[in-house]
Amino acid sequence: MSATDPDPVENVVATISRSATEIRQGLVGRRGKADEENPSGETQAEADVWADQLLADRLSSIDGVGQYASEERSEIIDGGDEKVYVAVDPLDGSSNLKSNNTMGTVFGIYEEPLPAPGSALVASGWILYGPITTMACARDGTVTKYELTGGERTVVERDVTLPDDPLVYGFGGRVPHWHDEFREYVREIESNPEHKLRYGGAMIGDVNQVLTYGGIFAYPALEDSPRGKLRLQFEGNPIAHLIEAAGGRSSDGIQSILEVEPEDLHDRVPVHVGNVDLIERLENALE
Ligand code: P6P
Repeated sequence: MSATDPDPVENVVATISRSATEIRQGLVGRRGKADEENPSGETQAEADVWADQLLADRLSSIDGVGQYASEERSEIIDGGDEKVYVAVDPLDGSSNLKSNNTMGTVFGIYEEPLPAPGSALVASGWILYGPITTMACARDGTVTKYELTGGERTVVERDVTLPDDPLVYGFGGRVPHWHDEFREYVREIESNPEHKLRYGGAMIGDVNQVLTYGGIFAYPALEDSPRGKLRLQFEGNPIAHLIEAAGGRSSDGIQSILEVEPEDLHDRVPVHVGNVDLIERLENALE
């Protein structure tokens, strides 16, 4: 699959979108557990390992890609000349394979070597394997939605923004492990009859609903996991970058996720993304 555009960012996005149909088809027969764990200590699905290798081979060979890093591998692959640095969660929500629920591929294209802060992102996005395959991509401060089929992508919406009136909410982690302040905030959100619970266990499926309907998705800091579950480089930064480009906000509980300085490639970060007023109220609740 040759990448022909002289712009490495466009080539990375095009290569990922062209790979989506193949990844979707390749999930069949790869729903079992691999014998390995990822660097975060989570058991990998066969599909995790396979999709990661497919994307590593294709993306690291693109001119201008200096690094390929993945949630599924501890080491960074060094590419050629250094213009952009690509971080991927090849199959976000692969635990949903067993029950055939939504999953996604998440990507962040940074202009600094990894690990890098989200402020260094020049493009971000996700592929959503739902009833159909779609992509949302943020670049140059705007979000575009596509439908993908047969390796082709069709623009379905430009300048995507979160609706003003939030509708959906979804919060990860076991409720007994939530901090009291977060639990109180959830009670406030739940008590609004205008809001609906939407939590599917795959971040991309849940965040795409926030992008579409307005609302909030969070995987917060937990009493037994102070930095939550989601990874900064591969999950938190890309969705924060896209949601903020769509007029929403992100927070690690204190500040925009994009301002969080990474220490390690596989750092975790508490993730809260959604409508501005909901995130502002969250930060006040956690103060
Ligand atoms: P839980 C999937 O494993 C994932 O990394 C995210 O996609 C998702 O938001 C979260 O974990 C789900 O975690 O604890 O609800 O199973």
